[in-house]
Amino acid sequence: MPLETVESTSNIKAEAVQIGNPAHADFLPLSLPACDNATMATHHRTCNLCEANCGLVLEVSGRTIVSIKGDENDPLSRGYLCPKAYGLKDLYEDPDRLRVPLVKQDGSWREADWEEAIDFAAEGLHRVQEAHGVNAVASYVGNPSVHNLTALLAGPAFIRALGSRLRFSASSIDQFPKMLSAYLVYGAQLAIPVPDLERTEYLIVQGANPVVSNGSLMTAPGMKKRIRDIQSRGGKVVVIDPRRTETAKLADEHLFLRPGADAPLLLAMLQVLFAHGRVELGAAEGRVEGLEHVREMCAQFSPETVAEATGVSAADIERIALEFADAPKAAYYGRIGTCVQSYGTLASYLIDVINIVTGRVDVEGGLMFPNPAAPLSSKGHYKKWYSRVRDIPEFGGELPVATLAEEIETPGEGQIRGLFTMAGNPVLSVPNGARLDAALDSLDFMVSVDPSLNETTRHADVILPPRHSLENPSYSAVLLQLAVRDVAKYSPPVFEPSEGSMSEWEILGGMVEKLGELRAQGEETDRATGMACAYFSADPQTVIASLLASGPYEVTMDDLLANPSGVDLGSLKAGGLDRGRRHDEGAIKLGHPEIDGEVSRLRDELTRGRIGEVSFAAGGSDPDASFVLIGRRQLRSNNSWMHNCPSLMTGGDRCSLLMNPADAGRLGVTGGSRVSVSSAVGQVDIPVELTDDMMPGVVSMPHGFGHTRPGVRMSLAQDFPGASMNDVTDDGPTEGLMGNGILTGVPVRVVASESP
Ligand SMILES: Nc1nc2c(c(=O)[nH]1)N[C@H]1C(S)=C(S)[C@@H](COP(=O)(O)OP(=O)(O)OC[C@H]3O[C@@H](n4cnc5c(=O)[nH]c(N)nc54)[C@H](O)[C@@H]3O)O[C@H]1N2
Ligand SMILES: Nc1nc2c(c(=O)[nH]1)N[C@H]1C(S)=C(S)[C@@H](COP(=O)(O)OP(=O)(O)OC[C@H]3O[C@@H](n4cnc5c(=O)[nH]c(N)nc54)[C@H](O)[C@@H]3O)O[C@H]1N2
Ligand code: SF4
Ligand SMILES: [Mo]
Repeated sequence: MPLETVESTSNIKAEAVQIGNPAHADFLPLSLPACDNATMATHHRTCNLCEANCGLVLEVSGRTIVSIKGDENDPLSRGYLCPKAYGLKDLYEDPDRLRVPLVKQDGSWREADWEEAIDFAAEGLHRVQEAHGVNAVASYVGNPSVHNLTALLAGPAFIRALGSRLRFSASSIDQFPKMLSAYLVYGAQLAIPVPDLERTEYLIVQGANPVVSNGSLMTAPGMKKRIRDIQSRGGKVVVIDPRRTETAKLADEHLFLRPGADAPLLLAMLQVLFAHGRVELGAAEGRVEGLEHVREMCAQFSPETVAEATGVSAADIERIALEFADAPKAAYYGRIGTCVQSYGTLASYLIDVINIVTGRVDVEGGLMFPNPAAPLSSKGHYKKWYSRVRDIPEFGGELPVATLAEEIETPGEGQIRGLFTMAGNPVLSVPNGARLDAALDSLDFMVSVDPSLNETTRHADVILPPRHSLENPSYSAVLLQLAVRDVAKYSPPVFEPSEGSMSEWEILGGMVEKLGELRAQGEETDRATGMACAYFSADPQTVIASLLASGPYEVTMDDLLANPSGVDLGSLKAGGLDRGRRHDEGAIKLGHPEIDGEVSRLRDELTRGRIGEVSFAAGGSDPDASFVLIGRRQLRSNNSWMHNCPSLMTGGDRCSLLMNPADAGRLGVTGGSRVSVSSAVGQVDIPVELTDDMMPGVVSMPHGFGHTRPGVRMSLAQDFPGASMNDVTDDGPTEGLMGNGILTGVPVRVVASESP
């Protein structure tokens, strides 16, 4: 299929990064070979900084990245890239990026060689497990591990060998509600269908801002262009969000929704669909169990009954539901705003149900299941056991990270005393981060596999910094399971591994080997580490080759090497309801006691004028200056970890509180002045930015800032530290069904700040 060339839709030109930027050249470590007479080489790569998977063409000279451009031949991104792509060069050259292991001795860091550091790390974890049991060591794996092949493949094997069931990850402050819904409805936690953006004619985006985030659980680079394409084929895009976002501004219609009120809105839309006879199962016909149950469940939620709670008029609710049902091809997409709230699973489930009962699943232009070349499947499980302190159920073998601090703090049998972290910064990313910050200080031992000395890793006893991912091969094994087009792409390393560097695969392989030695008793070897060692004796490329061999196409590693921009496997394909591990016979199950429980909890709350314990009278006319706080992502920021990139930090402090001018007038604050935002758990001080884009009574701040804690080594980030939103979010209340963190709709008090 000939590739269309698509102009870059980013707001910066895809122009070359300046050659040999002198500001950074000074910082290049001396061990790197000089690049003076080196010849230029071209490398094709996938950007691994977010989920969009943009194809890049890198020109490199020796160890210097000379230019970064969008790859027009990439079958998925077709030339698109965003400003963060340039951050790759900054990250590679970052003088603060750790290159050698650090060991903490008497409270200060010293550099150590790999063998010493790995032994020290394994011995420390082993000591805690010997003294207090295997579950006394917990693990936390952060978001970038999904974007880095060697970390992705090594992490689970290491954690299995570690043997502790106390596993945490960024998934429980993110998409777990969508995964739990997929598990209940389709029978597998990764059975998440994606909008068929190439063909849909009616797209609802709820609780997502893909024009800035570049899409999530929907690998779809270049969203601006994709939205315009929907519109130019006569389609419509509707955004439902408490803020008029960058996506909403491109859309045909935007509806303000009160934070956390997704579930009542969706129940009312479902009620409309049943009441107006718009239920038609399409490809799902003959598979759906529990349809009558859903009809009864939503029957009481007429649009009129939820209008006040949602802030959306009854007429709009009815109209949008009917437009969606009547569009020839339609897809309802919900993302993080619908997840990180009290009714996260219920809202995610209701979006799944609306798509199912309008016949949008597994059909072109609706929601489709990608058919990846290297399939990963995971059925998952739920409620096999419960957390010690708060009795929250495991999901997929994990506990929600909102419970990590209490599991460390609370004495008794099963208390966490040791921690392994990789590619995460939970101090800035989990609700009530300040509490976790303090709890980490009390651990007996902590190991971090991370290239930065940040708010979290500063607590470690040893930091094992992996080599930069550009020195490793890449295959985006997870994100290609969620792509809006089936593609396969493998890239060999751009640079030879730096001298004395190790990948996550090698670091964790080394730790497993050492743990095995420590656990062996005479002739008797340890089974768990033995199996892991066998796995680590292969390499990531071999693992990908075997996944490809298990996949539905005859694509080999040789094919991928011969097609450096990627192999196009075509548009999404119907038949997904029969692919992968699902409920028996591909059944779609809509009736679940857990869901019924959430619906009655919601009904009770609504009668009390509350949702998720937040009064829906909050804000607006409330004389008490109370607001609800929501988050936002910014194009030049990536969670907590790209604030040390000079090319992204132009423009200085971006950590501001967006507020509607009417609210500001009521508080007597002006744009640029500082306010204090406080909640049940903490307080931050932050400048205000006034905008009509905010729903009255709602304020928004970005997360991942707050680089003010001592001991952090990120010089540029520390110059523009901002404040951490998660010093205000609360780890007390959590999502109703598996304890996902609540990061939106947080009740706060905002007052003019006393500090200048
Ligand atoms: N208030 C609020 N909080 C939020 C969110 C929100 O919307 N609002 N969003 C949540 C979401 S969706 C997520 S995913 C989480 C993210 O939460 P985390 O995953 O905990 O945090 P990140 O900021 O992504 O952490 C990145 C860490 O990975 C390291 N790193 C980067 N690349 C690599 C690599 O290749 N290998 C290794 N080993 N380490 C690497 C960085 O140095 C940094 O320490 O934050 C969540 N927190
Ligand atoms: N530039 C950039 N890109 C990123 C990231 C980044 O930090 N920076 N992070 C990456 C990560 S880890 C992820 S998970 C994805 C997330 O990608 P998205 O899901 O697109 O995340 P956001 O851009 O935070 O959009 C969430 C939207 O939900 C809205 N919202 C808040 N509360 C509610 C609510 O209660 N109901 C509804 N309906 N809406 C609500 C917010 O106003 C916001 O517009 O982005 C990824 N891409
Ligand atoms: S959209 Fe994401 S994948 Fe694409 S260039 Fe930007 S950060 Fe990289
Ligand atoms: Mo995320």
